[in-house]
Amino acid sequence: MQYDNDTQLSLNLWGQSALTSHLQIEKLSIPDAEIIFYPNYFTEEESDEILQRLFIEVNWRQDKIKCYGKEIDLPRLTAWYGDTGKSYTYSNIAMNPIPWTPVLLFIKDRVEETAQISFNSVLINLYRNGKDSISWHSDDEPELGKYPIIYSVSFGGERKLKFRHKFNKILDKLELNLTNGSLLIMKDKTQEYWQHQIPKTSKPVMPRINLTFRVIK
Ligand SMILES: O=C(O)CCC(=O)C(=O)O
Ligand SMILES: [Mn+2]
Repeated sequence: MQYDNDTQLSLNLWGQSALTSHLQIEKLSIPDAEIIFYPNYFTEEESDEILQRLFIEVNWRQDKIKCYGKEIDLPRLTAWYGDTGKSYTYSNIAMNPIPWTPVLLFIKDRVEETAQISFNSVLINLYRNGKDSISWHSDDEPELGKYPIIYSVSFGGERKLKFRHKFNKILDKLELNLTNGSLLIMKDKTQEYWQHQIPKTSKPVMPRINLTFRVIK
């Protein structure tokens, strides 16, 4: 796959409306959470085009975190887009959103067909290879309110998402393969009781872009 600026994108993303009722859907029955997974929310054709466009068009940034007093690069690139005035603090990093772009609005519209609510921001992560990751955390920042509704879409290389219960250590860890074009929904008490991570992998893996649509109060 090529990611240069001259790439001609053949698929017309605009004006497409999807009926989501035919889609394969998996509802995970685990305690203290509501997690729903659509493995093929976007078609392969759509997903490939979206991946290329995001790769080229997103204004990626390399953030740093403090680790034992040292500044180190976050193991992924990130970007924050959304309605103006909805700033957000994530891992102690203050982010001001960049205005929505056409491809982001296309994805947001499609996701909102299922969500039936309107999202005002999206955090985007680029996992360049298997060394990129996100460590155990919950999406429980105060700006997201008591029961955050997170719609998470994935494009590109398949990665594992792991869940662990914060308090009940007897419960098994849960593992999901986040496929190209998938949609994962986390709502109700999920963030209060569970943490999630994308671990590093030594297997060769294509770049992956994940978008988590959120409502900042
Ligand atoms: O890449 C993913 O699927 C997860 C990203 C995530 O958990 C986050 O951005 O909070
Ligand atoms: Mn998260």
